[in-house]
Amino acid sequence: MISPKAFYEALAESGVNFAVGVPDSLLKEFCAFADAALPADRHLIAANEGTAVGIAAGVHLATDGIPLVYLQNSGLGNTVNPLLSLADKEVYGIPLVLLIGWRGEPGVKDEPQHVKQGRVSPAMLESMEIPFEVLDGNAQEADRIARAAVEKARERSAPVAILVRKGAFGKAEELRQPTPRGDDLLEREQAIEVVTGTLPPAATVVSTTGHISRELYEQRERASQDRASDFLTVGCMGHSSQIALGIALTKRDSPVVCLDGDGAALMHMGGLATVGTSDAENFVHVVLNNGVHGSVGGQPTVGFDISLTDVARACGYKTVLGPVTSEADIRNAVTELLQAKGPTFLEVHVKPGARADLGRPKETPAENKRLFTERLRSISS
Ligand SMILES: Cc1ncc(C[n+]2csc(CCOP(=O)(O)OP(=O)(O)O)c2C)c(N)n1
Repeated sequence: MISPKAFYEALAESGVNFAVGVPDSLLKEFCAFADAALPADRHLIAANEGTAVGIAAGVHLATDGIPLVYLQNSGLGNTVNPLLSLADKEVYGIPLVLLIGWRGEPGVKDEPQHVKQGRVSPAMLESMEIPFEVLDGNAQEADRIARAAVEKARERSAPVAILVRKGAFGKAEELRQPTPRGDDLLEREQAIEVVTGTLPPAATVVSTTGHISRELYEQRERASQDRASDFLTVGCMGHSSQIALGIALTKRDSPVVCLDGDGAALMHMGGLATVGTSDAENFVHVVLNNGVHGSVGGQPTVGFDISLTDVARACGYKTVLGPVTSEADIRNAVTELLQAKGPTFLEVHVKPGARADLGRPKETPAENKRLFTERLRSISS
């Protein structure tokens, strides 16, 4: 397995002077190392992969250094526009190295949302004319690949990529001490239980990517509640509030609730303005803010450094409550929001972390969609 430290050192010796990205489960150890070992003026966690390319471009313009952009291949789509219309050789020619976690690599078992993305990732890079190499656990090869990537980016004055196989990185040598927070906060599962327990059966729920959807799924099972009311957004991080908005605008007689994460809300924060200024009176947005990208390793978000509640207020949500932390406050707030004229917003501060034995939905996304749409299309508009 590759040492994250040795790998970064090979990149840095070749000219990488800044790392920016969105955390990924396959790059978890590399991300943990970057977060712990690189100073704040050399490393940043970006809101989304496209903005990471923008930041990298700025760093290159100012320093002539070659930035590293790390991401999961799910986020490749977010980078396409800045890669092709900013960094490409035929536009500004920005050299950078993309370090991409290869979920869904053909032949490696993975979740449905990663299978197609994994299959087409090499072809996506090829069609963008971005040269790439594949990194596995071979340490010597890793050293060569790191140095060659930086060299090639410089020579071409354009992006190059490294696709990282599952299990390539060994344990991070340095770890950041977790921010001491959370002892007085609820486990997120408890918060989800209170929210779902307060909603009427007529409510439709759209939940975000990662652990939140998995916890909602298990909660429904535990409480023997109808799962057909939930749309589990297994992929497309950051879009669940927009999916919920589309539903709320066309099914106006019953509440539509988005169960969001802080990382996801931040990833496409512009969507909050679209929701807040809409006339979706039945829209309830609940952000379960744990201050981290819990689903991919717990790397920090800026969720606790800013006020999502103030953002929602400024974006035009009609009633905004929170941040709340206790079961009673969550229950009262959800009850109040269901009665208020929306769009409405609630921020709940919850503990980072999830159960180690958290399961995954048994149904495929197609089955989830079928059950969900059968119910939704039968209810009045
Ligand atoms: C576009 C995109 N980038 C990255 C990922 C990988 N990913 C899945 S869940 C997640 C973290 C989500 O953070 P948050 O919304 O705060 O929820 P939490 O994980 O803390 O439950 C990330 C980065 C993804 N699925 N899609």
